[in-house]
Amino acid sequence: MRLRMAIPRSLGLLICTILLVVSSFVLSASPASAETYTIKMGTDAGMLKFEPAKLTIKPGDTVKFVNNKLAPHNAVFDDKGVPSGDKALAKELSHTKLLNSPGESYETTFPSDTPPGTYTYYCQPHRGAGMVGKITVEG
Ligand SMILES: [Cu+2]
Repeated sequence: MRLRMAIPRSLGLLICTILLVVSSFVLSASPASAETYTIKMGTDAGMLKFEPAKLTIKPGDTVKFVNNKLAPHNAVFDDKGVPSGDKALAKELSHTKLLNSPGESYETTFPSDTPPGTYTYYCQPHRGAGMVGKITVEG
């Protein structure tokens, strides 16, 4: 009888301990809150610019480029615009596909190991008109 009572009690304690360990692990394993920022392609006032043209983010954050006015637009990073001169990273961040319809969008997530610095990107059709933006990645 003593044994039958003792087993469920210790089992209950064990289950409680496991739950506590698992839940604290799940909480600590959830990533630091990554943000999503929106950049409009073509300003509300009808200018060939990104809005905002300058943005500061942290590694792991996502930038959503939304087609707004005066399409077509895209958002291209080249190796000269990436602090590390990393061609692979520039390609990964770029969206060369032209967006034609208002509201179309694509998202660029800066990897958690993105080197800090200023990343310059441009819209291919409107680069000459000054449609260039900067994203500063904080360390
Ligand atoms: Cu454009």
